[in-house]
Amino acid sequence: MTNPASIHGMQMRTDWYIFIAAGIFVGLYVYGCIVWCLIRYRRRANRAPQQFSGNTALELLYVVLPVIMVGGLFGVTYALEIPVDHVAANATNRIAVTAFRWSWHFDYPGGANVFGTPGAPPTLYLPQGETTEIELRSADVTHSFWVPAFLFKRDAIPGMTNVFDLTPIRAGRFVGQCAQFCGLDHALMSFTVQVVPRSAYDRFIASRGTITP
Ligand SMILES: [Cu+2]
Repeated sequence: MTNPASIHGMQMRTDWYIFIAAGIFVGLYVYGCIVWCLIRYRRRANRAPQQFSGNTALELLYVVLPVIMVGGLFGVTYALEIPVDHVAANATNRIAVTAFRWSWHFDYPGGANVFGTPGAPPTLYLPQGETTEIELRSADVTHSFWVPAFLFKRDAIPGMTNVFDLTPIRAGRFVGQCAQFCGLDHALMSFTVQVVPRSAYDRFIASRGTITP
């Protein structure tokens, strides 16, 4: 989570850090106020604290302040997610991904087709440092394409094509999983993402998927 393997993952991590910082700030402030009250208004003989039934300024403050914070976090998230949702016009590579009960089909340019089964989950090969456009579809029910290392998840919805970009920055093997409960073998609906150098990816495409990079 702290070391995402894609450009968009880095953006989501920034958003996550901002939320954690805001949470820590609010937490420290609230617990600080509680501790201060416990000490300042601790029980003492012959001294009751001042009694009052309302404080308009304070009540306005604790409505307005959270609204400003939530609005700010919304704005930051919105701004950070625009590039994540943006689909580049110049993708060097396009792969059609189809989710089905209960595995995945990867259709590469040039005729390489890979079908997985629940017992033999498939591998999705991606060229390192390049933008790959994914066209995500479902053959039956709603599934969800989730690669935790990319901090990315997108639903595969029947009758709809979801298009998004993946730009992996590190070579390696990463876990992928269907993240939408879709029936009996949902738990076995996994896949591997393997990020390889362009030359290895080219060999894989040229072989129509018969050799593994
Ligand atoms: Cu599924």
